[in-house]
Amino acid sequence: MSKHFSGFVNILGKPNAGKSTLLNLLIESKLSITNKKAQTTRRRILGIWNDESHQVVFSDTPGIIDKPAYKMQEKMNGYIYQSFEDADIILYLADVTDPQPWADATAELLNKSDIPCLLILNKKDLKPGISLDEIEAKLPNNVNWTDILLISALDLSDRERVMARVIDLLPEGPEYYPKDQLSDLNERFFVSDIIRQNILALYSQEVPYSCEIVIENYTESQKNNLPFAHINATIYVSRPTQKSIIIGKKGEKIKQLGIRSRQEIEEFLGHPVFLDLYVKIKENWRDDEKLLKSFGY
Ligand SMILES: Nc1nc2c(ncn2[C@@H]2O[C@H](COP(=O)(O)OP(=O)(O)OP(=O)(O)O)[C@@H](O)[C@H]2O)c(=O)[nH]1
Ligand SMILES: [Mg+2]
Repeated sequence: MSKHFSGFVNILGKPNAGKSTLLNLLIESKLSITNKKAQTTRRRILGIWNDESHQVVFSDTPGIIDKPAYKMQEKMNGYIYQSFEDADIILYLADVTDPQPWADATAELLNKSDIPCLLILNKKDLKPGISLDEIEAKLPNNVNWTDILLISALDLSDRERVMARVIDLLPEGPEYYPKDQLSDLNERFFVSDIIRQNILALYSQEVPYSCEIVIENYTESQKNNLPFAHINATIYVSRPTQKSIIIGKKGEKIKQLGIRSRQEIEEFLGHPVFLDLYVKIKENWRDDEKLLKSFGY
């Protein structure tokens, strides 16, 4: 039998460095939501890439927060420490436009780790003519990088360079997941993340950070001989004022949110859905251990 190579490749870096954009580029799919606001990703998201003799299990992580202000952010950081332990390869992403492209919390971990680590300098399109030396000067000097690549995660032509290095470093190993599986997360998760992405796009400032989406009901059926899903989602917010912002004047805003989300969910699932959105207040859910647990953190 011919050899098979596989491994867990964890993408780490500060909030907004472009980790989710890079994951989507590498697996050629819009799996992980991206946004110009920091702290978009809240959980680990696996994205799996296969060919006949390779399986790469990429893991997108929340941005590293040096000083967590909420329990939720501590949980988010927890996913990062965990991803140091189970990685075969680390992709450390640094934004070349960030005056401080480095999170202190990870410097020591990387320094101690013997996992191969590629430093990926991202958003090169925003700094034409930038040199590697200039950026390296801002990074800790005691990490033993396996390689350094300067890329733009929005540029498909940079995909091959990163993939080639990852495949070079993959150890021999089994198929951890069936070859046709794209992620470890289910449709409910992606539906709730599509709604969250639209909240990030439609509402400003603090509001999106105060929202958590829970899919209360997801019933699959048939309508006119086609698959159909009935979905009820609750948007939890932490204050009454946030509830009225989400709903908007005469319900206009939540209606817009519902329409946009439904269209994207239908595109993602490939069939029509009925989407019902409901808003509930749970004071300070971001600091409530029990609630965070029930939300799956
Ligand atoms: N110009 C440019 N923008 C980029 C590039 N890569 C990512 N972005 C943008 O940077 C913003 C943040 O990207 P994300 O992929 O959401 O960043 P992230 O690291 O996953 O962020 P968190 O989940 O919040 O930690 C988005 O608006 C992306 O479109 C790039 O190479 N060039
Ligand atoms: Mg992200």
